[in-house]
Amino acid sequence: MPRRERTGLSPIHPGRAGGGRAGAASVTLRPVPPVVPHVMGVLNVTPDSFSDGGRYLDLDVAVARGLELVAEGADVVDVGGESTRPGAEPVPEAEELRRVVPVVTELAGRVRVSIDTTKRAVAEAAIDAGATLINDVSASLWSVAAQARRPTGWVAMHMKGTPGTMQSLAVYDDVVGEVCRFLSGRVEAARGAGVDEVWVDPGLGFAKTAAHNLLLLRRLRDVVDLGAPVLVGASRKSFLGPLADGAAIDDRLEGSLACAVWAANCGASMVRVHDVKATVQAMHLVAA
Ligand code: HH2
Repeated sequence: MPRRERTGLSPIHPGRAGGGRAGAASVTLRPVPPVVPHVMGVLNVTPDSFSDGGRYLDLDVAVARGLELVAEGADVVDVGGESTRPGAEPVPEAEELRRVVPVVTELAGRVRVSIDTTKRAVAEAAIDAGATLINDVSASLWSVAAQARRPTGWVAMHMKGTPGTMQSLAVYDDVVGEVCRFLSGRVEAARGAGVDEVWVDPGLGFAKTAAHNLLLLRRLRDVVDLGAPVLVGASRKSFLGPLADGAAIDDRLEGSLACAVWAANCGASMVRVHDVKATVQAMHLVAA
């Protein structure tokens, strides 16, 4: 997906010399990011997602939430029917299809929809219903994108094991190197299979300790340097809690925004968030 053009906000900001009011007369132009990262809004149609679980089980409520995310400025709405939080129970295929397909069908004409799934049949059904991006935390479904009837993008996210096992697998000699090598292999495989739009995601919180998440954020440019557009999902995740005095899940907006701004400045092309309105505003400021 092409990255969105930057907004018309002025590229002028106060120069370094002089500061304060006296400095306001001398302004410098700085190089601005040529693009604003896209914002992917999270819409989980599950009873047990770590943040919005249980809120959008009813079809009408889910669609209304999706449209609210669009009104708030989401470029993509990411529909998920299976939680991937640590220890989450797997959802049978038929149930996941029942949860997501009607929601994708309703939203697809109004916004770009991605399907957050690790199941081939769910990805295929969602594409039939109008989704054009597969958000694949298992990084295994690139052939679905390759074989889709119309152009379909694919997100390869790094994780180890399954939501049931991943936290015991958060062991690395060099987490950044391992994540980059993994993602680079997946990019090569997907492009080789003919997928034109391949995204990579370091998978914050998936088989990662808080220290791993922070290191991956600090060295996000290494992921950007792989040469595929980067998606980052830090929104409300547990590693933000201890950095905010133990803030509860719904009270991590500031940390989530800080991560989104950091990711944008490192060159990420999309951020996956629960708080779309605030994030869109932050992204505009990054580009200003
Ligand atoms: N994080 C979650 C789910 N899907 N996809 C990508 N590409 N990157 C992420 O970081 C990511 C993701 C977890 O967040 P959420 O969907 O809010 O929770 P749950 O998995 O409990 O439904």
